[in-house]
Amino acid sequence: MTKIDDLPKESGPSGGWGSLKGITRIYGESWPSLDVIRTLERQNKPGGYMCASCAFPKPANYHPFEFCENGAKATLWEMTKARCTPAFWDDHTVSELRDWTDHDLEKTGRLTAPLRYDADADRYVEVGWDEAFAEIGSILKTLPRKDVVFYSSGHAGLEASYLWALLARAYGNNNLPQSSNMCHETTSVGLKKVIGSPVGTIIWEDLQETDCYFFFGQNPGTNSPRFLHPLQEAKERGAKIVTFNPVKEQGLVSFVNPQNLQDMLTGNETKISDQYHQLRAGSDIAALTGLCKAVIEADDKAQAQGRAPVIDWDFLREHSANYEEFLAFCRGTSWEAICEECGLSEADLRDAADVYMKAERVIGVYGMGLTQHVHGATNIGMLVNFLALRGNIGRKGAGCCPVRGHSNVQGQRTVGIAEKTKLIPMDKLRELFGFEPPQEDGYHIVEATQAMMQGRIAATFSLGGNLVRALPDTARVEESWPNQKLTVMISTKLNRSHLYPGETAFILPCLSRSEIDEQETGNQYVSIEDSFSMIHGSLGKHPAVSDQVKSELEITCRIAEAACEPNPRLQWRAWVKDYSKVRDLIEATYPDDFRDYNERMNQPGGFWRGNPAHHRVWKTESGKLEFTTPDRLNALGFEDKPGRFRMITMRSNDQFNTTIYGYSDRFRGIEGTRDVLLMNKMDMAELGLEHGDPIVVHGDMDDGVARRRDGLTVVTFELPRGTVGGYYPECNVLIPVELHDELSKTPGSKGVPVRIEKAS
Ligand SMILES: Nc1nc2c(c(=O)[nH]1)N[C@H]1C(S)=C(S)[C@@H](COP(=O)(O)OP(=O)(O)OC[C@H]3O[C@@H](n4cnc5c(=O)[nH]c(N)nc54)[C@H](O)[C@@H]3O)O[C@H]1N2
Ligand SMILES: Nc1nc2c(c(=O)[nH]1)N[C@H]1C(S)=C(S)[C@@H](COP(=O)(O)OP(=O)(O)OC[C@H]3O[C@@H](n4cnc5c(=O)[nH]c(N)nc54)[C@H](O)[C@@H]3O)O[C@H]1N2
Ligand SMILES: [Mo]
Repeated sequence: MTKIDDLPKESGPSGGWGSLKGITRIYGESWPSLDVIRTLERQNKPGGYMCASCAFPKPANYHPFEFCENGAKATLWEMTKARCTPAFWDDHTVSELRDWTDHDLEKTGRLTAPLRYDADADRYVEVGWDEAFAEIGSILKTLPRKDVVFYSSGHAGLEASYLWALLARAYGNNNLPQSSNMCHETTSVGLKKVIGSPVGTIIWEDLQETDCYFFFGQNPGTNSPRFLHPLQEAKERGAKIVTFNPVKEQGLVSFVNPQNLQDMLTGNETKISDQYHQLRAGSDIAALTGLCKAVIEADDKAQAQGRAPVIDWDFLREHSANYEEFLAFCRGTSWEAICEECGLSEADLRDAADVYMKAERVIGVYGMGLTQHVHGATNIGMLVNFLALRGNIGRKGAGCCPVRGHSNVQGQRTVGIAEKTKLIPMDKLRELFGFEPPQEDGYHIVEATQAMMQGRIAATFSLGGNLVRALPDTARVEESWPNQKLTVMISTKLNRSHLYPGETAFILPCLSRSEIDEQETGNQYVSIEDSFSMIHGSLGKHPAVSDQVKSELEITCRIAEAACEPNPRLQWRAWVKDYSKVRDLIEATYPDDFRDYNERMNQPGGFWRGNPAHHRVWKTESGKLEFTTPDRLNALGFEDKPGRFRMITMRSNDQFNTTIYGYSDRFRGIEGTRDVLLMNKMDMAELGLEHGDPIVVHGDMDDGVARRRDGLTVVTFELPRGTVGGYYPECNVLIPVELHDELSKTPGSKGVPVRIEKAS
C-alpha cells in the first residue's frame, strides 16, 4: 500500500490517458477474453446492450465507442474470467470472509450456481434451483405478508422490475423499497412537489442548445463521465459552467477527451468550470439564497433605471405560485448570514449570479450533494426557485437536470416499484390480473431498516444490491440483519450482504445485462429508462457465465410461482418464455408512457416517455410551479458546535457504489487506501493533527447511540473549514439511520455530524 506521504499533490485532468489506464488495469486484472472488446463496442448502441453502470442518456448519434472509463470498467468487471464457484466454499467460512475487503469479495468473480447457507458448517453450499424455489415458497407462505421486504437496486430491466413489483403485490404487500430511497428519492418527492414531475425536465437536445450550466453537488467526471462530452461541446461553443461543490472535483475542472486522438496526443485539455465555488457541506440553501438575492437586486436596479427587467415576471405571474413570499425571504436575509453559512463571499456569489443573468438558457444540474441531506427537498426547491426566476425551466436549452444513479433506477419506479400506493394504478392491476392489490403503503428503505432493527422484518429479498453495506448505520444493520427468518439475494458477485445470512439464506446468481438471455423464443431483449426518460432496448451479446445462472426475470417469476396463490391470469411461466409479453403488460398498465413499446424501443436514442413539466404543464397541487421558501439556511439535521464537523461521504472514481474496483482515486490524488479522512489543514492544526496521523472518528448525533470508525488516517485536503470527507461505504457506520430528508427519507449521507480525535 502506498504511504500517505507519497500521495501526489496534483492530479491530472479527467478522461485522458489516466482513464485508459484505469480501463486497462481492470482488463488486465480480470483477464477477460478478447471477444469482450467486441462486446464493449456494442455498448449503448441500438441493437446492442445498455451499459449497466450509470443512467446517463445514450444519444441517437452515438460515438464509435459510446462508453466511458467507468462504463467500460463496469462491463469488464462483470465479464471477468474469475468465477466464484461452489468449490470456493470448501476453503472459506462465512465468518472468515467478514474480514475480507469489499474489493476482495467481489474479485472472487462471478457467482455460477445457486447456493444455500449451511449454518452448521458456516458455509454456502450448492442447491438445485427447483429445491431453492420450493423452500423459499414454503417459508414465504408461513410468514405474515407485511413482514417481508422486496428490495431492488436499480440494475434490473423494466420487464423484470415490473414483475418484481407484481410479485410483491400478488404476495400481499407494497414493501418495495429501492436503491433510489437512498439516492434520488428526494427528487421523486421534492421535485414532484414543486414542478409536478418526479424526474428531470430536459432532453438531449437541451444539452446541445444551452449556454450555461450550474452544477450543484454532482460529479460527472466520476459518476456520469459521458456527460463530459456534451460539456466539452458546450465549452467549445462558448457556454459557461459554474460549480458549487465543497470538493474540487477534477471532472468539473478539466477534461481530455479519450475518444479524440488529437486531444489525447496533444494533451489538449478543456477547462470545464469557469467558476468553482467550494461552499461548506450542506450550505446550498444559503448559496442559492445569495444567488437569488443578487438577481432580485439586479432586477430592482434595472427597473429603477427603466431598463428591461432581469426577472422573468411573465413566467412568475403565469406559471408560478408563492413567489412573493420567496422574494421577500431573499430580500429579508442579510448577506452576512448567507456568507457566514456557506463560507463564500458576497463577491463570489455576485460573480456567479452575473453569469446566470447573462445566460439565456440555463440548465441546473444536481446530484447527491443536494439530495442526501435532512433538508434535501428544500435544496431542490431552492434550485428550482433559482431557475424559475428567469424562466429557465420548460423551454429549449434550459431546465432542471437531476443525474440519476443506477442504469435503470428511474425506470424501475416508472413500472411500479414503489412503496406508496398512490403512485400505482391499482385499478389497472386489478383489471389485468383479477386480484385485489394490497391497500396499505409499504416500507421505504429507512422504515424497513428501522423495523429490522426492532426485529419486525422476517425476510428480505434483494434484486441486486448490497444493503448491509449501502445502508447507513452499518454496525446496527449487521447486528439485526441475520435475525431474519429468510434472506434471498439475487446477485452477480459475492458481497458483504451475503455474509450476514438469515436463518435460511440463499444466493441466487443471475445473468448480467451484457450476456445472452436465451429463452424458448430466443435471446431476449430487456429495456431500461435513462435519466432523460428515454426508453432503450438492450440485447446481451456475451455468452452466459454458466448454464447454472438464470435471468432476473426468470428468478422473479419462479419465486412468484412458488409463493403466490395460483391465478390463471398470472402467467409467470409464459412470461419467461417471451419478454415481449411482459412489455405488452407494461403498455397495458401505463398506456401513455409506453405506447407501441415493442416497436419503438430500438429506435436510435430510445423513445421518450414524455414529461409535462418539459412543456410547462405543472401537475402540482396548485397547477403551477411552486416556489419554496426555506425556514433555514442549511440543509443539515443538527447545529454546528465547537469540535463538531460536517462529514460528507464520497465516491471515488474507482468504485461503483459498494463495488470497489480498486484503490486509486486518481482525480483526488489518493492512492492505495480508502481508509482516510480528508480535512482542511487549518482544522487539522487546531486539533493538533498532522497529515498522515491515525485518527478515530466518532458519530456526534446526540441520540445516545455510540458510533465510531477506527483505523482511518487523516489527509490534508483542500476543503472548506468545518467540512471533512470520508469514503462511502467505509464511513457508513457513522451515519445515523434516523438522519434523513424530512420529506423523502433519503439518508443524509452528505451531512453527518462527527468528532475527530487522534488515535492513541
Ligand atoms: N463510477 C461511478 N459511477 C456512479 C456511481 C459510482 O459509485 N461510481 N454511483 C451511481 C449512483 S447509484 C449514483 S446515485 C450517482 C451519484 O453521483 P453523484 O450525484 O455525483 O454523487 P456523489 O459522488 O456521491 O456526490 C456528488 C458530489 O456532491 C458533492 N457534495 C457533497 N456534499 C455537498 C453539499 O452539501 N453541497 C454540494 N453542492 N455538493 C456536495 C461531493 O463533493 C460530490 O462531488 O452516480 C452513479 N454513477
Ligand atoms: N454513505 C453513503 N451511503 C450511500 C450513498 C452515499 O453517497 N453515501 N449512496 C447511496 C446510493 S446513491 C445508492 S444508489 C445505494 C446503492 O446501494 P445498492 O444498490 O444496494 O448497492 P450496489 O453497490 O449498487 O450493489 C452492488 C451489488 O449488486 C449486485 N449486482 C451488480 N450487477 C447486478 C445485476 O445486473 N443484477 C443483479 N441482480 N445484481 C447485480 C452485485 O452482487 C453487487 O455486489 O447506496 C447508498 N448509500
Ligand atoms: Mo444512487
